[in-house]
Amino acid sequence: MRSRLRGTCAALLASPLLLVLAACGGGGTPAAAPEASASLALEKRGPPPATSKTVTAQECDRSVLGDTISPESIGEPVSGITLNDWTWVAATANTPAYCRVGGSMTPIDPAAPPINFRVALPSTWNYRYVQVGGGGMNGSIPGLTGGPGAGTPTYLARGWAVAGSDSGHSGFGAEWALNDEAMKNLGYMQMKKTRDAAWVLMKRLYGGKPYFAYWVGGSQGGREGLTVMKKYPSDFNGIVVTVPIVNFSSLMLAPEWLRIQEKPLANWVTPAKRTAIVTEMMRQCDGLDGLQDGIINNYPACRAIFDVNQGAAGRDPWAAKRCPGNVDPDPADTSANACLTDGQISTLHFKHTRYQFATRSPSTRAPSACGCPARTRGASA
Ligand SMILES: [Ca+2]
Repeated sequence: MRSRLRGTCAALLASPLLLVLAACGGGGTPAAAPEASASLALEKRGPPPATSKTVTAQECDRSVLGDTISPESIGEPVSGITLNDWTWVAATANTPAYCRVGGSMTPIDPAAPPINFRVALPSTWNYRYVQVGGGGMNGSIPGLTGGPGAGTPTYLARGWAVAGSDSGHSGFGAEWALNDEAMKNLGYMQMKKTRDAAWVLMKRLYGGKPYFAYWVGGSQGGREGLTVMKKYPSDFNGIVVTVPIVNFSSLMLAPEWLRIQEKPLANWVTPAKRTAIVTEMMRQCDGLDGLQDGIINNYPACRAIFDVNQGAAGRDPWAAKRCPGNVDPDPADTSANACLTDGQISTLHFKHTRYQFATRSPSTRAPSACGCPARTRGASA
């Protein structure tokens, strides 16, 4: 470890960074010496070594991994990084032994929350790294011991180091959103900061950096993946994104529009109608994927049936459930036989109508064929 740090400092001494010079010559703890951001680039010397790097429980220790990471090692501004967890986790049936390292990044603005992050460093590392995205509005560190799909090897079992963060706020509250730095952390900075911190820890434990780095995320994590592709394109070799929330502000408006649609009592789809609605959609959509198995796999085709603002005009996909004369004989009926009033069907039309993003020209928006309100209320929405 000492020889690696000597090498790092020797390289840094050739740089004009006075802070770096002070850190190398100032007698601080070796692990606190900044790894210059230039040294945090992806390895580009060709294929990774054929032999994986192995580490032991004894190396998963603060004496090797350090107590801190220098802010100069991170590509976005932080005021400090402290490590608070150096735990060797024994192997299980699906997960090899790994070194779990946790830490906290102190913001520049004292009023902003910290970024809590965690890195899982496998006992056998094959020079690969994956960063996993969050979900919803984040607020917790995602699990690092999973994999890309059920029944497939976990990332750790593949020999990959894994990292993630809480994105710069903790829990389900929303007060953090009033802070500009916290918003920027959620938007993009936390991905870069976490990646660079993980880079430092891999160098400290393994003595080298990854040859391949990947991002994997869905929903909010998918949006994060698209963001790192745009803002930090040299940080990752590959990005796997599912259902990304690419227009976050507009998406957040969607449930509000639905609530507005349902404010008139006549339009409220009561919980009692759940089974009737599910049963009718299943009746029309289950077989679209070629198999009557109670699972709607061809959901795009199903959505097309119930989106009356697309396709032929005048369609009435809820005709079989429409209450005769717009009179519900038993509003409390929770069975599949319950019917729907015109107002309730109007809400279902609204819900299945494609969202017209606010950035789209009004002249190109699809005309309403269902008589239901448009889902974009003007260009300023
Ligand atoms: Ca099916």
